Amino acid sequence: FVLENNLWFALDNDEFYLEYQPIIDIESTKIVSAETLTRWQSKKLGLIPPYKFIPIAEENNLIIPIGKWVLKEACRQNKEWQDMGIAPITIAVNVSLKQLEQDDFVDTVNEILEETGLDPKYLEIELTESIPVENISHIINVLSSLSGLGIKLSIDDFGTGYSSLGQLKKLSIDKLKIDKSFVNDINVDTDNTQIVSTIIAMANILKLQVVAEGIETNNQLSFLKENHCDMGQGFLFSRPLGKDSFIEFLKNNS
Ligand code: G
Ligand code: G
Ligand code: MN
Ligand code: NA
Repeated sequence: FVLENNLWFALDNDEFYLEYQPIIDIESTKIVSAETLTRWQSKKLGLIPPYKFIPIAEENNLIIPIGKWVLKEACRQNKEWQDMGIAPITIAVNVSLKQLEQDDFVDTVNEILEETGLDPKYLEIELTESIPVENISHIINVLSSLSGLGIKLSIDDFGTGYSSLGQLKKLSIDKLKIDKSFVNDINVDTDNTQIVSTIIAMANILKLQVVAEGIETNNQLSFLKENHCDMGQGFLFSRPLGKDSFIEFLKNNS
């Protein structure tokens, strides 16, 4: 309850900030994108990791205003980098199902793009894999509208949930992010190594882009390169960075 009580005031007290983890084009080794990761620096409780506060925010619907702030701040920040003359990148934002289920979600995103002036093609929305069947038709409409705005859509933690190939086509998805548990097992566990190469091959057939998450070793990177994985993210390239360190990374890797 202590966490929840403090979470109610966190937004008004400016206690959230964003970190950005670089996503690299495996062929060119240049940065092409970054994933936004929200941090809560509570004045009372210290730094609280997202796995602790996101589930609470989802339960009490605080994820709606928090998620809106995150989207706006990410778009504003990306536009600011572009205005500095740095080669443009896509900014990827994690969005909860709770947010997608709001009737005004598409309008909210559209307003944010207009207010910040960010070209929609530089915004990507990351969804975790499991979409409940109850509201699948509403979600299909929302994703198709977002895609119509020119925003990119990706499935996060791919391989851990249970979306079917047919569903991926219906959901206007542009990109799959292979879960780090599989990437971690490359050349260690035979089954998981084959799952990685199979997901990449499948993504290529479906004309989806594919990102490997959680790359930590050059050995993993070589395997991914040989198997034609498009992009990579992980501690081998960079941890999530605060905005000053991130600008340095951008300048050195674009
Ligand atoms: O470093 P890491 O601990 O940053 O992130 C842990 C988890 O928290 C990730 O699975 C990520 O998807 C989730 N997460 C981080 N920021 C956000 C956010 O702004 N919204 C949502 N819904 N999830 C987030
Ligand atoms: O949204 P998602 O669950 O994909 O969030 C990414 C999470 O993965 C964040 O918590 C981030 O800090 C973490 N992460 C990013 N790169 C690596 C990595 O190379 N190794 C490990 N163990 N975690 C990573
Ligand atoms: Mn993510
Ligand atoms: Na993930």
